[in-house]
Amino acid sequence: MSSVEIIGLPQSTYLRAVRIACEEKGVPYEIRPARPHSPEILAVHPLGKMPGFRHGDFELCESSAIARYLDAAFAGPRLFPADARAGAVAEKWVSMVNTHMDRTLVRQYLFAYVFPQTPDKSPDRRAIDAVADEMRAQLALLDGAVAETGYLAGDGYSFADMNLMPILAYLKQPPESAEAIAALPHLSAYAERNAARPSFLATEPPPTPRG
Ligand SMILES: N[C@@H](CCC(=O)N[C@@H](CS)C(=O)NCC(=O)O)C(=O)O
Repeated sequence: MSSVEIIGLPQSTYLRAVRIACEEKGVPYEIRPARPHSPEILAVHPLGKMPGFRHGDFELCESSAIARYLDAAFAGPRLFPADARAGAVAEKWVSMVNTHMDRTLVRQYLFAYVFPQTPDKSPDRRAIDAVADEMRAQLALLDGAVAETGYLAGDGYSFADMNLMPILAYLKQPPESAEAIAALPHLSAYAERNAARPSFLATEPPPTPRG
């Protein structure tokens, strides 16, 4: 069967999570660059979000669903643990990060740096200050979550971690979040250890164009 296509921009945290999943499983893939809401994305995601995914005549969207498909359709290490409890915990963290933390950590905090709504495009201080306490609280929650085993679910690297790592990599750049992570021993060790994985190194995104 044809190789896997991942559709979207490599700067997307969700797209990187799917790439990491392919790398971890040894699934060959190609990236088809496309912007959100472009015809290429709308062909596979009715809401215009990336990543889109194609495998032969099968089209899919939503990063977690794509990871589930990769697990079921391909050999290689499991992305979601087979154990009932660890698998459910992995799903819990994917859901918690995507439905709650992404809004705080990425859309509100990081976007105030990367896509500021200020007249001169300088970081949006008001938006950063407004979300800083919540950002620190969520990072502290994650520190507790990885304290016991060094992973979000069970005792191995799962899609829950692959989904979080691209966000943590961006959060290590601006000062407030970089300091917050550095002050959290479990989370900083987790971020450093998993950033050294070949799947993570192979999926380093290019810089985000500003403006
Ligand atoms: N739940 C989706 C979220 C995808 C998503 O929000 N992608 C962002 C890029 S990181 C996007 O396409 N944003 C454009 C928009 O919302 O208009 C998934 O897991 O794939």
